[in-house]
Amino acid sequence: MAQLHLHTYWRSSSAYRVRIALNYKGLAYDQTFVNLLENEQRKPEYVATSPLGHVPTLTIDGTPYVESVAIIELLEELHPTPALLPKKAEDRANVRALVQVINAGTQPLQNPVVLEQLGPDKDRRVEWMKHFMARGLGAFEALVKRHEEASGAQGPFAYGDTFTMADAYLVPQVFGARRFGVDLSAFPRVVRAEKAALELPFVAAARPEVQPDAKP
Ligand SMILES: N[C@@H](CCC(=O)N[C@@H](CS)C(=O)NCC(=O)O)C(=O)O
Repeated sequence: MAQLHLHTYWRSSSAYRVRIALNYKGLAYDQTFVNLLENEQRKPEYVATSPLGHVPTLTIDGTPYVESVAIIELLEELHPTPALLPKKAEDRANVRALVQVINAGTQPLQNPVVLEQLGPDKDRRVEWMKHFMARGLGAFEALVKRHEEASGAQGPFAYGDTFTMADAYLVPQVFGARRFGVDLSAFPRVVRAEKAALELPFVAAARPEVQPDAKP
């Protein structure tokens, strides 16, 4: 059995995605905690592994893999069951679009490395994050609605009645949105999918609050 090792930080939404995927597939892993508040991700020894200085990194038998989409799709290919992507190519494209709305269109804008460029004003940083989180979750909501109207699917998950990779991206993003007080009332499908996912034991076990490095 391959040795899996995750470089992670409890409140990193990107690491949260990978924890969900590992748990979903029943894969055991060890962890190294990279404290983002103490800038441990910028230490040369960590940057040598993850050149952007980001968590997560997953090493498999000592070989590092970065970028949560690449990591999760690798896990999907190595361990196809249970699946995180639907069978039909068109459905896979739709789930990947939901993933990228979060991965490319939303989360990068709330990264410490981006916020630092805004200057030290905390209120400005929070307003910026809330703006882009609401924008991203609005797009996610619109795509879920489009799929439901076209297919007759009724949830409760982001893409129908089965947990997919889209949920593994949505839940951590909503965690961030709640943390900063984003008004979610305009996103009923997002809230419903988050609720359904959090009831699943493998998602609950990946929550930031229950990680060994969590700080109250
Ligand atoms: N697209 C990357 C994003 C990784 C990322 O942005 N990680 C954040 C935490 S969620 C980070 O390590 N930020 C460090 C920094 O901004 O200094 C992925 O999906 O793995």
